[in-house]
Amino acid sequence: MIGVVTLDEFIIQRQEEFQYAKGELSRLLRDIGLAAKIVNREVNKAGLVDILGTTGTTNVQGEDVKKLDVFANKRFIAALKLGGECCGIASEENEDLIIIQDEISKDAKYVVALDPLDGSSNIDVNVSVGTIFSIYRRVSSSGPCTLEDFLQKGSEQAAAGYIVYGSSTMLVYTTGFGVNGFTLDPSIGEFCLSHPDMCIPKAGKIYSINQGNFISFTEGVKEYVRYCKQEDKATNRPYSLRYIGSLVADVHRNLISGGIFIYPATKDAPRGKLRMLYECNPMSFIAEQAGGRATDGFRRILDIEQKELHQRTPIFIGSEEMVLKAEEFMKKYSS
Ligand code: AHM
Ligand code: MG
Repeated sequence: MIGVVTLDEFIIQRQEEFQYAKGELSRLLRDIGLAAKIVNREVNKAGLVDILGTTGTTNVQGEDVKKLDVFANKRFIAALKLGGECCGIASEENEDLIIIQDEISKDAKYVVALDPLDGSSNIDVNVSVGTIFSIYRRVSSSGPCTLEDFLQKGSEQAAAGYIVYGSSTMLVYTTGFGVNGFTLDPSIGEFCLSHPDMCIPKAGKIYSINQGNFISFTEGVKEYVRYCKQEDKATNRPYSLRYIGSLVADVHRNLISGGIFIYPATKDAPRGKLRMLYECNPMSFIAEQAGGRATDGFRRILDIEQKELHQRTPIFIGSEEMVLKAEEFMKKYSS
């Protein structure tokens, strides 16, 4: 189409950025784009068909599984299996690795970690949800993939991205050469480049945290929240509080408008709630590539050792100056 760059065209154009690449990563990204369109179709008609509500089961984290989570999980797994470029998948919805053993995939170079439908408590109430993905080059040489292929630091990611199913549907991804965003044009069924070279403002006016948990925050987080609410013209405070409860939507908004998102340790979740592998690492890779910052309050998220598949971490992510300021409070009051 004249004047429009679709996701597939863009991925092909950018392929030369990867030394020695033969197109596998590009194909993998396109497989994810296709699955995203199918999931988008179901999310959009969620109110029309009997796929709302829970399945009556819980996932490995002990949370209710919504029907659309199951659908999205199946759809992404099917697309990755069929595509043949991925030898294993780790998903929020599956306790164990999915090892893809068939002839085309078993020696593939990449593994994918995935939160197929994040923010699922928002599905029934027509609020934005998202998909998060993270791609690693395998470290095992060939044959069935191993746990080690997934237990790499976030800094080793080959690519990462998210899809936000919102008032419009967007796919945002990075391969380590900046961040680009694509909006789904439903009339042609294609993701079109709408947000080239996304850059997060160095500072913003929005803080995003579940303040209902305030009494169980550590002193550093409490002090930072108090700081956000103080009046100070020079630093644009008080900041506005915006909390959607969908990581993808909250981080996406801050990426565009500037802001900080925090999911800290709480009494109920002493290591934080969000998972490193398929929530924090990919969102942190994107934030950094857009010029932002992501830490656990003390350490860069992408440098934290990944010891288990479903490991959790506190996260402070967003505009660089805001995250640095929050870290100051953590160091002073919470270390
Ligand atoms: P989920 O993967 O079960 O959907 O949970 C992750 C979501 C994030 O999208 C969001 O930031 C967070 O949970 C909200 O949690 P809370 O309701 O505790 O504030
Ligand atoms: Mg999630």
